[in-house]
Amino acid sequence: MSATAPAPVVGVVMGSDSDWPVMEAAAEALAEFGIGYEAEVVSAHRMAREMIAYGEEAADRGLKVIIAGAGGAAHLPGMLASVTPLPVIGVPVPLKHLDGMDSLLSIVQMPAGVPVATVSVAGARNAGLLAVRILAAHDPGLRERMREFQRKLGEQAAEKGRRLRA
Ligand code: RP5
Repeated sequence: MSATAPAPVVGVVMGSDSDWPVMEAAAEALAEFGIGYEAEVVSAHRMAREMIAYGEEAADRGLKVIIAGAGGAAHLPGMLASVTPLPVIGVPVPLKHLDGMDSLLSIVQMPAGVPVATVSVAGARNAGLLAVRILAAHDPGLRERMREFQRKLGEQAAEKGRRLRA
């Protein structure tokens, strides 16, 4: 009997496959909590129609959160947020020039009414963890696992401090 993967409830999308080395940290965080996700390339500029369809259909397909990463003129998270009622988390992907500042500013300055929860440049792990917290708001078991994760994080930080003083 083969184990079936959990149905995707988070969409991890990006403007290009070249964004994956950054974005895979979001997928890893989701996997750590056993959250089902799908990973797709839906470029806002090169695949505009597919991108709009993805955003419009995401909620009806069962997704609960979208994590969208893009670099440069990074319009993907904002455009998805404009066509889906789901929470969208934006990940600025740093490219060769401008250190990701272009990506960050393209994603973070959304007009009122169309929110994108923007994480730090290349902050895909936090994007994954934020998606887990959003899902945990209505899932006591998942909330408990997040509490345990936070407790371990604190222990690890304290242990590093102890080693520094030893
Ligand atoms: C953006 O253009 C993508 O999100 C990517 O960060 C950037 C460069 O894409 P490639 O030219 O590497 O495909 O839309």
